[in-house]
Amino acid sequence: MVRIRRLDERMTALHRQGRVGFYGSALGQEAVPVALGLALRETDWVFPALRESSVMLVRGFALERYLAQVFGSDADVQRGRQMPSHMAARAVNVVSWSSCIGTQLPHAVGAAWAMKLRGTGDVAVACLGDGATSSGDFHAALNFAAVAQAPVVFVCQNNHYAISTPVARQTRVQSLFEKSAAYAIPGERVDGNDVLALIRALRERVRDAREGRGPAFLEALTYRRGPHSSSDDPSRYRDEAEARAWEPWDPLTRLERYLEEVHGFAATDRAAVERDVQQEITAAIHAAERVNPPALETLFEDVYASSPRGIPSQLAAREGPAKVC
Ligand SMILES: Cc1ncc(C[n+]2csc(CCOP(=O)(O)OP(=O)(O)O)c2C)c(N)n1
Ligand SMILES: [Mg+2]
Repeated sequence: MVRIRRLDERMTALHRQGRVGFYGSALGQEAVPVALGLALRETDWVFPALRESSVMLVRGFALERYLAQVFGSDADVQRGRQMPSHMAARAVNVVSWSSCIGTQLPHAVGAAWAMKLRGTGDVAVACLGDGATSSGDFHAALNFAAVAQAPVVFVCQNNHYAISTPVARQTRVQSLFEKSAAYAIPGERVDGNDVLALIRALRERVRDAREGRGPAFLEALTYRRGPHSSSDDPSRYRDEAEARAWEPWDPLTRLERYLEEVHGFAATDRAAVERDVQQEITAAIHAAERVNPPALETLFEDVYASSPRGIPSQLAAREGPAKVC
């Protein structure tokens, strides 16, 4: 969680310096990606929403390649084709989310259904925010998941906002997990800032899905303490005292306190974690910034099975040597 927190801080600083075009921070919401990384098995699939991409790091994806996505460099597994902060990699079974809110949910259900038909015993996790529960895809996905009894666990981070819209202005329900009852999917609310509670709840729900008991819905109650993204200014629509009121519930502070009291975690241990994390991030940024963008002539690769008319001539028309794809 410290690693994710510091990474978000450093990327936000790079954005201010003009070295990164866009970034979405998960300040205060670091517990969910870590819990996902620890509660699932390697062969399970994760369909992240806006704030869970860092599950890739917990699953062992190299930080430098993760940053390559932020910079859109040639080292990026998506070769700079995706929007910034939409990290994904087949190597760690993490699917790219789409900017269109909720679209990952039917995809996750379809994948889970395939897992069931093939008998792999794997589970798909479909992540979403509170705002996504008001999208059409949400309802289609939950209904289909229930009918097919697909091994999918929906993990909804209720961070109280969908950009500037507070939860109370987009739905009449008091708790988002109530919505799953309409589809006969068992749901519960968990403290989304308590990583241990999250791991426990996820393990139970994932085990049930794996053992053939169908889908489940977890609402992780948390708070988006930062802006929606680097393009947002929350002071225009909320009182920042509200965000500060969530600081005592910070997931890092709470785990640290637990580790101190129960496992004798000392200030020197904490300092060592901070030092290691900052050194790792600094080295990864320097390495990632040295890699060039993908070559222009690669633009149409991975897009068409066979090149449509007009593309080879467009490529040939650009200055310099062109490679016909
Ligand atoms: C279908 C669709 N409608 C609207 C938007 C604009 N939009 C981008 S992010 C967002 C809010 C998402 O809120 P939530 O699901 O709560 O996730 P959070 O950002 O809080 O993690 C909206 C409305 C969009 N990208 N797609
Ligand atoms: Mg939200």
